[in-house]
Amino acid sequence: MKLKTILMASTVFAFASAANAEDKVLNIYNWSDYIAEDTIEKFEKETGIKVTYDVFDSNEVLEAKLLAGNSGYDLVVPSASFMARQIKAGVFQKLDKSKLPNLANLDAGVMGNVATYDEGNEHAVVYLWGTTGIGYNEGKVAERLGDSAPTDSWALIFDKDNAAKLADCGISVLDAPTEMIPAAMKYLGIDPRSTDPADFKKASELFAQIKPHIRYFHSSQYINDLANGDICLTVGWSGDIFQARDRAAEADNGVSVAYTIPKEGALSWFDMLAIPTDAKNAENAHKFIDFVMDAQITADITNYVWFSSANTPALKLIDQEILDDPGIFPSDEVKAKLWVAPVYDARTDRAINREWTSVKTGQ
Ligand code: N2P
Repeated sequence: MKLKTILMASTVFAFASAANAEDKVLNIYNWSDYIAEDTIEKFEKETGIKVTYDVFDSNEVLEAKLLAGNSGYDLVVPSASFMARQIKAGVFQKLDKSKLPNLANLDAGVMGNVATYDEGNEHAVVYLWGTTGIGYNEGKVAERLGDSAPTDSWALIFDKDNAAKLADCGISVLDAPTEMIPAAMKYLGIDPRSTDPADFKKASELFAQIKPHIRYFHSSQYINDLANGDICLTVGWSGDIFQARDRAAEADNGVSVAYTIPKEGALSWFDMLAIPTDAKNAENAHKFIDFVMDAQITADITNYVWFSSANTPALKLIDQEILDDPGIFPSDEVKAKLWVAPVYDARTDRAINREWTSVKTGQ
């Protein structure tokens, strides 16, 4: 009798702990090179929740998983312009703001901007934001183009003579159609927010001219390659270029990396924390969102990855060197030249992707 009671009690206990263990997990899918080294560890220690952390480097890859459903992820990080379409497709749940006290830390102006993609900010909060500009190796570019190299302009890559002169030291561009095609449009004097397929075509014709000089299309490989001197010019994401600069400095390899927001203007984007409708651990995802909206945690992330934060109290905790860098926190004058992405509907999205495929395949 006594033994039976003990057995029953231990069975109940075993069940309870199994259920508990199941509750204490969180599956995150974030961009690569987009978090501090210790963020996940700190969250796990504080909450006892075990995180599985996977990474991607393309909105298209994330979107395909979300639209297919059952991604298995509890928290994902789409750029706002992609998220707008995904919200319409029903892939995200509304946030329970009562579980997000740190929401008060977010800059009202930035949240107001992203509300154009998510009315009332119901489905997501800003994680980090940045720009899509040019990263380059100062020494190698000067060697090939001289001191008058147009390092402040899209002409550095889109002028085919410049591209030809830089080809031997390596040019890469992002594999991101809705960022690369509009950048080329801007260089051509076309409104980069145009969704007219005829404008996409003009951009792809420009790309066709410099294509022979492009070594590869990839959206994360360039950080190490730029740091090691294996490429000398890339169109890339702001913080990534600064991470490349840091890695070169650590390696003490004589490579000097710089980032420029071209004077013609550049895309600025906002990456959002959102919870898929079919997430199994939505409660834990809310805990993580609130955790990263803590001023110190956000500041630690920005201090590590060099992407801009929209967290007001974090600004006091971000390294002065980063706050002062115009590539990360642009002046109002530069900000006025940045554009935000339109929401491409299914038809225009297909058109821009078609042009990009033709750039990459040369057909
Ligand atoms: C980080 C990528 C930045 C996100 N490697 C671009 N939306």
